[in-house]
Amino acid sequence: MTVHSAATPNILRELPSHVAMANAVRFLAADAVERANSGHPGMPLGMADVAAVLFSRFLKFDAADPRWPDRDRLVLSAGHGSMLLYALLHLTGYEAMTLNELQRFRQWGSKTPGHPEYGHTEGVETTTGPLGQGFATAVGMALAERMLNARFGDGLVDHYTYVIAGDGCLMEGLSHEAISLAGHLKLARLIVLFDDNQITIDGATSLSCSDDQLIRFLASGWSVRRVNGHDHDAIAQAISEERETDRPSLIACRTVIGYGAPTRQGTEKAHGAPLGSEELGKAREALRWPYPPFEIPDELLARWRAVGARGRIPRHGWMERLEKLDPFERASFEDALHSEIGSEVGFALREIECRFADAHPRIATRQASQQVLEAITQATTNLLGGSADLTHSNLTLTEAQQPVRPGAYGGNYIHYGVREHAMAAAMNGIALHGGFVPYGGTFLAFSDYCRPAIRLAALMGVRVIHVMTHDSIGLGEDGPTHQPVEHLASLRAIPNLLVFRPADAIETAQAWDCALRAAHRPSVLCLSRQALPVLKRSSASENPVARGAYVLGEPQGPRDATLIATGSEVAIAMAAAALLHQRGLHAAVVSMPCFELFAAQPAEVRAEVLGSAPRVGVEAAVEGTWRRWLGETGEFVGMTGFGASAPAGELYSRFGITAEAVAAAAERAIARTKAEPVQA
Ligand SMILES: Cc1ncc(C[n+]2csc(CCOP(=O)(O)OP(=O)(O)O)c2C)c(N)n1
Repeated sequence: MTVHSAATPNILRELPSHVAMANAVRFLAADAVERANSGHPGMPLGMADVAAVLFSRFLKFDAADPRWPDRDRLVLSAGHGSMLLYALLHLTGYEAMTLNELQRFRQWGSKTPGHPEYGHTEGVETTTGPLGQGFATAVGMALAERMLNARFGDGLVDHYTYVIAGDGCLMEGLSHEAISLAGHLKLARLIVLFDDNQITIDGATSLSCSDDQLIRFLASGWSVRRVNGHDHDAIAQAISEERETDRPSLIACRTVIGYGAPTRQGTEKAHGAPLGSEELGKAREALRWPYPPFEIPDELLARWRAVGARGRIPRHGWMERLEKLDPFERASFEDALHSEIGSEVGFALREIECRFADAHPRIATRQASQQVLEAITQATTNLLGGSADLTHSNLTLTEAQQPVRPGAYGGNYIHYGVREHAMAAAMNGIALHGGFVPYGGTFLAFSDYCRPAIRLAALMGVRVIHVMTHDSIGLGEDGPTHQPVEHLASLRAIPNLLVFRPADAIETAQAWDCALRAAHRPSVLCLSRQALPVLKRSSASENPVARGAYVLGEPQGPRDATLIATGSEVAIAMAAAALLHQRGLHAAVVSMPCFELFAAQPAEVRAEVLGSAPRVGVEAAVEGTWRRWLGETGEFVGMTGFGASAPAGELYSRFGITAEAVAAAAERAIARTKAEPVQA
């Protein structure tokens, strides 16, 4: 390795400035990987030139205010190249990204985790790592930018969304949905910088992929071109011209993975392992970088810091424009930015809840949800609806909403097309960008198509609301392909996700209230296709769904059993309690619309709701984690396999999810616990 000394040549006089700037990125990244003894040096070494051009000549940002709302968004979709971003954040002067943090790459508690994590590291716009997610999330950001621009104008909202994506991102099926949606919507402010190095982990992309990416994007309505990803002027010209097109842009940057590492560059060996000191030393020689690890000459650092400060003047100009707004407009802009839902929505929700309580409508919870949406979309402009081509089944569109169209972004409803995965990822991007609380619909059985994006929403802690209808065998004749059975259990397994399954119209309004209030959690509302009665409850004073579970019916006298149910099966549990009553047994009925909120209640509250009598759980789905609420002696009445195609009523009786079956299960559990009492 070359040692820095007084005799070290001043490479800043010998190399063009932009090359030295890119090399600073390269060696911070490669040295951090080396020190961590793990990570991915190939992508940062290959894309350093493109990133250096983007940051130094185009990206609108101010390192002193990483959350400035009118900053350009940069999404590192190829999240394994995280050190590229961390190096740039350090060089441009993000306060929290110290040299020490770079030296602690991938260590416990550092700001430099293996893949970029939103909310953990300032300057990281979204969590990336699962390939393709960042790309599709960026589509949502670019859409939110245009929509907010349509509402508030160029003076306040006028920025680009850039994506750095690799071969892996473009191989993922999600990329197809994202490309297609962005092309259709003509998201001209979206610019994808494709790290076209023709290498993935297994080797050359030709092992597994023969796509002509340019033609693929072109066919979806993008502006496309290829550049030499190591030619700074060509990169700059490409970005400059693509910013002016009326379509989203793909710039395929032909790069060499591991650029500068003499024996590994251009091969998969550069992708995901430290280069080793010998190779790294030779790379230093090849790229004429005489400095020891983590040392950046002052003059070079000053150039980078100037890049980080370049946005200060535009940011101040923006702040002045904001201050000059009349107070009403300013407040509505700031409310939108913070995705405020506002007290009017709370009032609207109370009102519709009272209406349901008075009228007792026997409607599907998806219909109740539509009525809730009718009320709340009139009370706020910050809700953004949508569906993956199931608008009339999910009942997600309201009178107050207009669809967003290509080039006309003034609406507030997105026809996502049959693209569930892109919808879920774009909703994450919309929420991350700010401006709207997105909700989007599909069938619960297709939540699997959204799952990777839902998982990231939960990991990032962003408020997106999934309206998932047709939530059980109760959907009937469409049959087992469309009947969710394992989906509730599988969604409940995702940490930080709220899964609601309301029992009637009133609980539906209350579940919407909870989902809207959960500012840092995504929610899934699981709603019925079939009509459900409004259940009798003792008091309507507060929102019991917020406690996750509550006693809907308490028998007179001590409980012999507690019947716990969700959604459409709560009415079955009520009927079972009536049957048991006729047989001289006292059963309480607990509605449990949200496991997660109930699990978060204090132990005494949970014990009071669950009681000490034997328990029966009822849900038209597989057992999953129900045992947690039932104890060893409890019984579960639900599904043990897939559903079938038949009318809903027949399915319930054929699969044994009936009041009689629940009553019989309660009797068995009571008999069993006479010998072995239940733990509270
Ligand atoms: C969904 C998903 N599948 C697999 C991986 C594991 N993985 C990480 S990087 C990578 C190869 C990506 O190749 P490319 O995008 O060309 O990156 P480069 O080799 O150029 O760094 C794979 C398969 C992942 N991160 N996400």
